[in-house]
Amino acid sequence: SKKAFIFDLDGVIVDTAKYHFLAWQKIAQALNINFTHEHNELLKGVSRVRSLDIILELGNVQASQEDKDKWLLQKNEDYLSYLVDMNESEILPGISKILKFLKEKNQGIALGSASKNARPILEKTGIISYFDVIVDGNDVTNAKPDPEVFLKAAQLLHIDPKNAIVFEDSVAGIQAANIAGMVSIGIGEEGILHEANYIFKDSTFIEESFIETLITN
Ligand code: B16
Ligand code: MG
Repeated sequence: SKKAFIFDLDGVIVDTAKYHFLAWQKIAQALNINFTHEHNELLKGVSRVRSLDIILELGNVQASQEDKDKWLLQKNEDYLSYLVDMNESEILPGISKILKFLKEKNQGIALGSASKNARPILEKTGIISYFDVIVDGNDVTNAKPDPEVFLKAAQLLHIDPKNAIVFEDSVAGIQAANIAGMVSIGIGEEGILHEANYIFKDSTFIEESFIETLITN
């Protein structure tokens, strides 16, 4: 039967977390806030606005809305500068093969991301045509772990949430998929993503026979 396969972007399809980190680090440095790779884990799957608040909380910094808006703009301009040269080589291992397989099997394919820069990233990496539906940070009001982004994607595909499968690298995203009543597949560390129905260290470990069972069950 036809299922909805919903993919997170950052951390599942591409490794843009490293660019988010570089851009946030510049903002943090300017404010004398210590911002490490461990801190960056807290920002995965989290919206841009909420990410800035988390960084300011780390440094105990109070700021006006005007200043925050300025830093949000600076962060995004800097982040976009890292994406200029992005191409298909930045697609994470295993993903292209899965997308091709799902297309051959006539399955619904959606993006469910918190990012407002999702479309240009899918265009630059040359995989946008695989996606029947794109739901990103421009389309939702409630951030993960709220299930809004995934429910919207399934709805646009006209597929019941219980027939949807979500690929996620963040804890908040796995929780969102579980709350939505979808099958959750964690891509990353077992210790971090233990709430997921299935966990794979990276997408190269996802076999076609496994996807086949997701389609038929
Ligand atoms: P932007 P995802 C999320 O994307 C990232 O994980 C998160 O680190 C980022 O802050 C958020 O997108 C917003 O991104 O600034 O481009 O709107 O993992 O949900 O695909
Ligand atoms: Mg992610």
